Amino acid sequence: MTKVLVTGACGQLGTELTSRLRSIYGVDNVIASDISDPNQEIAEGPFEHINVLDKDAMADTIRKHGITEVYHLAALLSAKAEQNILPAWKLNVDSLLNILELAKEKNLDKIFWPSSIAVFGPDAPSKNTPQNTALNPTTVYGISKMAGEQWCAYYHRNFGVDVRSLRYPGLIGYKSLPGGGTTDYAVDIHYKAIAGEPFSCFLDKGSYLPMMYMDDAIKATIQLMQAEESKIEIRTSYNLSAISFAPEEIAAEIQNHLPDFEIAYEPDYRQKIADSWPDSIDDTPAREQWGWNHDYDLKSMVTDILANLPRQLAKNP
Ligand code: AKB
Repeated sequence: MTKVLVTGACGQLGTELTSRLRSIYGVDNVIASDISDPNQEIAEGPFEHINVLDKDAMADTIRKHGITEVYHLAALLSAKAEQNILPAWKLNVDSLLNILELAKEKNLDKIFWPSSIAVFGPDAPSKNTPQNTALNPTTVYGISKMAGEQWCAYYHRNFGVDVRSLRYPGLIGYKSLPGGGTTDYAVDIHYKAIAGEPFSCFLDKGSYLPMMYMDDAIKATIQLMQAEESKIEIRTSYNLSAISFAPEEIAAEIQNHLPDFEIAYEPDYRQKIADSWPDSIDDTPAREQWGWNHDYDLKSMVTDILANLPRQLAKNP
């Protein structure tokens, strides 16, 4: 029987992925964990307070619940990592090594670990960045993800750990808030628009970045984890792509629904991070090897968020 542990379950991706995993495997078979207190939705099923850097505590939780799969999401994102260099490296890399060691020692069935488009730096082609190219990331977060990818491939190659990974673009959803990322503006902008307030964007016009609606990200994650092992040819991390847009384009899309919405551009330190990343990604291997395709474009994503966010805010003000 599949018994899942999700680390970082209270984060933006963790909240939605935990709820989807619970609908697939049953509430009692998905143990959410985080260093923070659980929100209402997460607290509806089993929850453990864990520091992912504490390998013994992780081992105890795996033993106690008979865990077979781990979705290891706990991490510091790009903007926060730039301001907390050593803690970011420790959290992002050492915690992954804890999980990979435990997977090896306890013979876990499968591990999921998120990488990011941040593994690419300015030396990679910025348009339709291919799966295999010069990485040379220039951010702390990107360096930690690049190292993490290599550790995943190492544990698969040398110990047969079935670890699978995706290079997520910026993830945009309305059910939970991101924290500390460079792509977070594309979530925040909807909250301001719904509140009828002007939005100050920390990235400048023309800052194209790869992005994806949360529903697509959840779909890709489940699809990758349920794919036959023989289809997973890439053991570092798969490029994954859906949409690419600049701040003025998502603002214009919002204005199609809310014509009075206003945006101003006040770039800060995050501009440098965005400038080092690709504009768009080529994810041919994911599409060819395990059948990935995305459902949402910019228009359908904005329409869905603006239709659902007011109800979500009424539920969790
Ligand atoms: C970030 O902005 O740090 C993340 C990412 C692209 O991995 N959303």
